[in-house]
Amino acid sequence: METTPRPSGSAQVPAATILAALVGACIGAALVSSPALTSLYTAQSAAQARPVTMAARSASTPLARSMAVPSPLHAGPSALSATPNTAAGAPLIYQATTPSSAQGPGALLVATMAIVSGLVGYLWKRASAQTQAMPNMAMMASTGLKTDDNGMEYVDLAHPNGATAKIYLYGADVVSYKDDKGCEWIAVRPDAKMDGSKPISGGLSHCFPQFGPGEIQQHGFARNVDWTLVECTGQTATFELLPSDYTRAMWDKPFRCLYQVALTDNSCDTELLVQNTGEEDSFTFQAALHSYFDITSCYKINIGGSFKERTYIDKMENPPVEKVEKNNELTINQEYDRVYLGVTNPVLLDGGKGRQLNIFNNRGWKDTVIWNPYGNEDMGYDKFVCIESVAYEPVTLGPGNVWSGSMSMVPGQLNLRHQSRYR
Ligand code: TA6
Repeated sequence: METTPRPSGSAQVPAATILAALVGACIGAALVSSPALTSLYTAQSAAQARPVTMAARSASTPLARSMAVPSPLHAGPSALSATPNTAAGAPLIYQATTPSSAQGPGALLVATMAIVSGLVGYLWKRASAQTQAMPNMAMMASTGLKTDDNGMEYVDLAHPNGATAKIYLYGADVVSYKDDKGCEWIAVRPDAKMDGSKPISGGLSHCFPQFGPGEIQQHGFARNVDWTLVECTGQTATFELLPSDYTRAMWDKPFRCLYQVALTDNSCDTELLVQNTGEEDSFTFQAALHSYFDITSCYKINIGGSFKERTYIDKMENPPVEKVEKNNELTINQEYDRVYLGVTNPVLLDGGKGRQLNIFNNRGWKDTVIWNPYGNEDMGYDKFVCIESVAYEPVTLGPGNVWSGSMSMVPGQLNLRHQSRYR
């Protein structure tokens, strides 16, 4: 009998397999959007090592699963843009719960369908894998830890659309995010120390467990310790921070932080999870992403958002004074150090570069800090503005509970005709 040689890099997939896979894919798609499957997932999560479930239904991410919580991180920036920001009213803390065992016959049916569709999907994936090109080895090679000239370790992320990010283990600090057009959005001050001798004055710098001023060092310790890289896929990196002798000497609480940075088609998404790993006591903390953004010049930017009529704490006054903002757009024409309570949707409007950056504080980050050391040439005041995502009001976290703060940066073109662009 004559055999036809299989062309290299392709697979012969029987028509019946394709049909089965299509049926399986349809069932799978229906199940993915099914509330029943969501509750099934929640029950599975609850059965894991540290049982935690979330009050609100949402998509899940590997980061949240690693703490056994569903997470909104990858709802996706398009969904974020289309949906009004609801961070202020969103549930903040994932409560520890007892696993639910009562699933009922409906859940059994759903589980069976999920297994069947998963099996068909697996077979389909196996068949089609043979037809796919080899993975991009250049990109894979760039996902490991690297070391700079100062001996500081970092990871590079790269998205197929050309967007990139660079994140140091020291402070898990994102010191660069370039969008798909190669535009840099993150600033590092010219006076920043890049050798680990002090926190990096730049990037998306972590303030935890204190924003300050307070009992421990200003901005806490999370920005001046090495985090551990626990996963890196090339487009996503996840970092972990656990107590050490150094942190315990300052703040002796049983905590675990996970921080994920992800490049998507049109955004750079971040999520910080803080867990109380203790079994008895609550603890209280503040946190912030002390974000430095690259700008053309102070004189060519505005900061939009729902600032008007919001209370802010003016830290330029001594002692700080509460005031009410009169404008929706802020202009940097003086030194700024303000905590805007309840503002979660700031937009950096850069007229010099004709671009804007929407900052979506989707969960946890309830306040916005604006800082610029106007006039300070050594700090390079004219080339950056800090628009910080902050949990200023102290958060109390019970044993086993998890707090989540997620922030997405979505770059775009400045469109001066749409005055309501950030409302
Ligand atoms: O977040 C604002 C602020 O606390 C300002 O009060 C100012 O002290 C600034 O941070 C300092 O930032 P740095 O990155 O130098 O620690």
